Amino acid sequence: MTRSRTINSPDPHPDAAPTPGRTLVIIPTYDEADNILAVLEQVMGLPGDLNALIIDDGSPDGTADRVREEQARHPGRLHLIERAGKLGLGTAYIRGFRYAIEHGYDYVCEMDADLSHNPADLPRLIEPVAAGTADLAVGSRYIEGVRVMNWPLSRLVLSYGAGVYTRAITRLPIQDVTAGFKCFHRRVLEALDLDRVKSNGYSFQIEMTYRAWRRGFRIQEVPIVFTERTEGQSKMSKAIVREAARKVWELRLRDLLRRL
Ligand SMILES: Nc1nc2c(ncn2[C@@H]2O[C@H](COP(=O)(O)OP(=O)(O)OP(=O)(O)O)[C@@H](O)[C@H]2O)c(=O)[nH]1
Ligand SMILES: [Mg+2]
Repeated sequence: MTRSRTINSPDPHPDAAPTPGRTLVIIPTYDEADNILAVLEQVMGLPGDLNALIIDDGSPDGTADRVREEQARHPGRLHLIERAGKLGLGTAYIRGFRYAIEHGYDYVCEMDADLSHNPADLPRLIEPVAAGTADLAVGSRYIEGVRVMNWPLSRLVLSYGAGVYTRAITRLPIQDVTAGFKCFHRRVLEALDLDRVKSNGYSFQIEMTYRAWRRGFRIQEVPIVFTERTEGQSKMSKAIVREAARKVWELRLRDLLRRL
C-alpha cells in the first residue's frame, strides 16, 4: 500500500498510461566531494532504466573530478554538466530540466547531494508518476507527522513556518512546500514556461510546485524521512529566506494579474 496523499483528482491523466519509462535523477552540487560518491553509489545501484545528471558549479573542493572518475564505472548512465561558478540551485535545475527534455527522459527527479534525501526512496517517488496517478510527486517531511532528523528546532520552525506562510498566501494545498526531493513527469516540465522561473533558493521549490498546481497538474505527497547533512557546508542563508518570503507574494500577485 502506498501511504501518500493526492491533491486534485486521482483519475489518471488521459495520456498517462503506465509505461516503463526512462528516469533522470538531477543532482546539483556545490562542494559535495565528501558526499557525492556515497550518493552516486546508491542512486546508480537502483533498479530500472535510471540515469543521473550532476550539475556542478565549479566546486573548489573538486566534486566534479570525483564524478568524472565515477563515470567510467557507469558508461552512458552518469552525466555531468559543469558551470563556471556558483550560479544557484534554481538555474542548475532549469539547466537539468532542459537536458532531460532534450534527451527524452520521461520521469525527472530532483535530489540533494548531501544524503539528506535517501536514494532508496526514489522508487516510491517515481512510482505514482510512472503509474499515471500523479504528474508530480513530492517527497514530504510533513505528512503523517514530522520526519526530520538532526535539525535544530530553529531550522524546523523556519521550514514548517514557510509552509504555513505559503499556504496562507497562495492556498497551495501542499504540506512540504520547500521540498527538494521530487519527481516530475516530463509533461509538467514541457508545459511550464521554464524561462519564467527566476527563483534560486528555497523559493525555486515553492515556485515549481505552485506553477505545476496552477496549471492543473496532480501533485502527490509521498512521506520521506529527511536527515540533515553530516558532511560538507550548508548553503542556507538569510538572503535565501528573504527571497522566498518575497517570491510567494510575487507568485500570488502575478497569478491574480494573470501574468504568472
Ligand atoms: N550546482 C549548484 N548546486 C548547489 C548550489 N547551492 C546548493 N547546491 C546544491 O543543492 C543541494 C541543496 O543544498 P544544501 O546546501 O544542502 O541546502 P540545504 O539543504 O538548504 O542546507 P543544508 O542541508 O543545511 O546544508 C546540495 O546538493 C548542494 O550541493 C549552487 O549554487 N549550484
Ligand atoms: Mg541539504
